[in-house]
Amino acid sequence: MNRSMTGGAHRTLTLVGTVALTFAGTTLAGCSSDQDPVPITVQNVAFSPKEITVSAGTEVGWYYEDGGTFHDILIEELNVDAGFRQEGEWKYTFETPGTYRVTCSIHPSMIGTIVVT
Ligand SMILES: [Cu+2]
Repeated sequence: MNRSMTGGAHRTLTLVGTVALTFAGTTLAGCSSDQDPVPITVQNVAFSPKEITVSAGTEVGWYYEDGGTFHDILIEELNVDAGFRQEGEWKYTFETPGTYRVTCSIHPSMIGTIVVT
């Protein structure tokens, strides 16, 4: 009986090629410290949401989507007035903690509150 051991077949693990170091996805996309503003929609003669709470240094953006109706944005405590506009957006960064009332001079029912912590 010839019991030649064939099981010793030499397996050579060949690492085919080097590990492809492809960093295709490593685009440092603009290193954005820029955050999107916290959005408030100006629609149906109202601010939505009516009240938000943000931390100091946060930018808030008002987006006009009221079919061309004019609104302005007044923040009396800060002596800020966005001026009248019908569309687009207006942004403001709240730097100081406090509670700010936001109104529209045309529509007395439009009252919003920004709480800055
Ligand atoms: Cu208004």
